[in-house]
Amino acid sequence: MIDSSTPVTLLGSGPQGLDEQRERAVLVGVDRPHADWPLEVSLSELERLVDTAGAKVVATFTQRLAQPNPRTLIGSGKVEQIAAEVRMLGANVVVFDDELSPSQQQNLERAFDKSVKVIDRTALILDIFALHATTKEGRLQVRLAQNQYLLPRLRGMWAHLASNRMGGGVGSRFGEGESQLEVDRRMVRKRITSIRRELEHVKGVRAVQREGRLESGVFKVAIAGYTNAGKSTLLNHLADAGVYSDDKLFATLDSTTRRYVLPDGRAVTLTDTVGFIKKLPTTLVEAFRSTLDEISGADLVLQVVDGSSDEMGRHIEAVEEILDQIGASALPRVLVLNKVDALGETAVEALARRYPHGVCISARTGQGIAELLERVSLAASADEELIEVLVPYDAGEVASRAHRTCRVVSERFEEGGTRLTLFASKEQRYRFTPYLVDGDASASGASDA
Ligand SMILES: Nc1nc2c(ncn2[C@@H]2O[C@H](COP(=O)(O)OP(=O)(O)OP(=O)(O)O)[C@@H](O)[C@H]2O)c(=O)[nH]1
Ligand SMILES: [Mg+2]
Repeated sequence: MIDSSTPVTLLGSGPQGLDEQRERAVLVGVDRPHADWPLEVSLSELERLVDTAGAKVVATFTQRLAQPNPRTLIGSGKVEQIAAEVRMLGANVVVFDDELSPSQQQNLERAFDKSVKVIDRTALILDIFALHATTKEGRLQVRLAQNQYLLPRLRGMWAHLASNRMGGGVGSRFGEGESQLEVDRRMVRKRITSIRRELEHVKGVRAVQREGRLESGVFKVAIAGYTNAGKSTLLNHLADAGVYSDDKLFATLDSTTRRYVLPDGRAVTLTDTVGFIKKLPTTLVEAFRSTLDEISGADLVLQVVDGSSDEMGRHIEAVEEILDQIGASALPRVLVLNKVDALGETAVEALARRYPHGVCISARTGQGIAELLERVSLAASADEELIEVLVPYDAGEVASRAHRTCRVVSERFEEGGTRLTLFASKEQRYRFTPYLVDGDASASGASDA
């Protein structure tokens, strides 16, 4: 019996397989006028994705097209040519860089030998997510995305998966007159509903655990950015979080949160989040909603960029698009230009000139981290006000919370309790309301407290 939360993968076992066992992939890209990414850049990213998924690229085909062919995306002559090459090369998967409509995919599948899988960038990314998801929530999210992707494509490539997952013999269990396809669709819809339900449950449990573990009202910093930018390395450097980090795409999918005390004494939380990529499948964005909420619910977003990559500008644009999509574009943001240790001095200077608002850092060597932390402090202090509270001794928890979560300027033990002068955010001020001393601290002269 397979665990219902385990996602199915299309491309076998991942990169750990022996070279000769790896599936052989052929890439297909369409060269369009006015595309925002040059084709070769997009294809080299696709090749990295294929490699991460555990297959090996044996050939790449491109076609220049003003308009995509509605039936097969590329021209029918090109399809025939590729089909012949695929046979000759013994390739078993054809990966299209562009998204294929369900009918295009079906037509293409017919054009290739039966044993050849036809997939697009979206399916490939889903596959990598399936390989890398480690937590139950992550796996459920991937399964949800896979099934949503599968639903309009049931006739095509994942039909065999659909029937396998349903325990085989699907048709035999249903009355006559109902087509196999309708049955399959109904089953997939049912499965989507049940995964959603399970996800809600897991999410609820996680929220309760988090509530117990981390202080609410603490300034929340989300580390977001393109895949492979160095987000996990940054969290590990700062908080010794032990998050898996590797030179591959989508190394970490699950978010990790750590409490962190800034050099100014202020406690914040830092959260590493799932990486972005150009054309991040919308099914994944929807399915990873709860993970992505870590970003949209943050007080500050550190947008980490691989400053040593030639594609940095495009990565920034792609990330901004997704931040917009998830409703996080209006949040305060710091552009973090990472991996400057891999650049020469003049290149770092040029980078700083190109992005004057950014902070140049190396999550590997620690260079620039102090400045980054100052920027975080500055953002955290933006909505803070100096207040004065008098906490009775029998409410000791409130005083210790003040020390844990706020920047305390002074503390005096008086007859009526502990008198504290502290910087508190709006949310924290609300929680201290019962203990507020009349007037605000700045007016009553905090410095002589
Ligand atoms: N030279 C250099 N390499 C770095 C730096 N930061 C991260 N890396 C490397 O970049 C690769 C990706 O780093 P990760 O921290 O896994 O990146 P990520 O943003 O978490 O990536 P995903 O989880 O895949 O989205 C790893 O091989 C890191 O060792 C840095 O400051 N300098
Ligand atoms: Mg990571």
